[in-house]
Amino acid sequence: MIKILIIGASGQLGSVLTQKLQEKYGVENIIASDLRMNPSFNGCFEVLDATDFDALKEIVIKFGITQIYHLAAILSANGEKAPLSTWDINMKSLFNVLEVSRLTNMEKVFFPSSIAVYGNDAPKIQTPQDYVLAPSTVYGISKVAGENWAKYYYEKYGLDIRSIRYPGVIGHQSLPGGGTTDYAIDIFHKAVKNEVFECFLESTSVLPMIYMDDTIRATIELMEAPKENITVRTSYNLSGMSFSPEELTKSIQKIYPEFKIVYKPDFRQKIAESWPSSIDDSAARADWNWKPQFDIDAMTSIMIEELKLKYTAELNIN
Ligand code: VAH
Repeated sequence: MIKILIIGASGQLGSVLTQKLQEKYGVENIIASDLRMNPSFNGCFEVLDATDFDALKEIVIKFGITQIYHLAAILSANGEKAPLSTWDINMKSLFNVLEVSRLTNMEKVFFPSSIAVYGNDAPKIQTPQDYVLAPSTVYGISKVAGENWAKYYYEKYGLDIRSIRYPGVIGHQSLPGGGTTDYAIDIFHKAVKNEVFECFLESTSVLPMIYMDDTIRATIELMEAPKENITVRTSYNLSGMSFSPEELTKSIQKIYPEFKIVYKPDFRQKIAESWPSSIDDSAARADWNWKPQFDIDAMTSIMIEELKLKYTAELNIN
């Protein structure tokens, strides 16, 4: 019997992954949770602050949870505004997930890491799976620590915890929250509303990215891979594509020739410059057959189509 708890189910990734897991395993087997109740949620939703050990343990026991997807964290840009609080939230919630999972013999745990674990010293092109991790953000530092704690709990207690170093995730389902790659989501909203987009990164800032559908599929494929195939117990590099704001603009202008962008780099430019431009994800391809399906133009086309529907619906309602 499978019972999945999703922590951070109202977030950019959590909201889409929850729906996919409901479709796959049945609404009744998915327990969504976040800091605040989601009144419009279809299914079982629990208010949960994952930094509260007792609250997490109570939900796991109450519902007989067999798998946890821990998707709650403070991201890179917001993290720099409150470093110590970011460290506290990101690490305390992970420790609670690790300890509750150990104590309740959890079958599987998913923990998202990020390409933000790499720092300025790493090769920018095809950044290798195994390289010195010297991140420049608190978010990245918390993810490096998290990867090593995940590996420790696997080796010491046999906890089957699996992880992916996500690149910038792009989806139409929700507005982003506090990341450095968020420009690549905001830009589509502006394009569909025929507004000029003000980009907080320089035009040539190439970053590794992935479309939401590929992200969700990769996550589920990793979690469903046979245990013996998993050779990386820190976190798997993963990428769908790499592009700069300039390249994304050109892709959008194939649909909206009049679309305009202006560049006003802010503090997030320095964060972006410390990250890879492209990622070597050969370990994921070898261990669990990872292969991206969306390139930049396929992503642009679907993002614009979906956001046109969203804004047309909103216009009709108002
Ligand atoms: C961020 N979207 O910008 C996240 C992600 C690689 C970027 O970790 O912080």
